[in-house]
Amino acid sequence: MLAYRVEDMTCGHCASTITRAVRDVDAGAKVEVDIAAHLVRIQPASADAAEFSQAITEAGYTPVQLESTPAPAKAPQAGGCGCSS
Ligand SMILES: [Cu+2]
Repeated sequence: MLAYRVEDMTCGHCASTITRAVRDVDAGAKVEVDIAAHLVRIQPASADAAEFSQAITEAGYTPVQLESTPAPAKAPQAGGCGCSS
């Protein structure tokens, strides 16, 4: 299980954009998004961490890969939204 913190993912549209980008590089991946915590968790099927990171970056976001997979947590809502919706 991979995990990324994506601070500029702030709404459901961001989440669906990122989910689609991940599935584009790995159609079999399981993707879990926690918008409140700005977390994306991925269970890869074929792609690796660098490919997911690149896909999220190309979708317009800023992923930071986490060493471990944190439990969902409440985080303060950051200002601004990567998809302007
Ligand atoms: Cu958004």
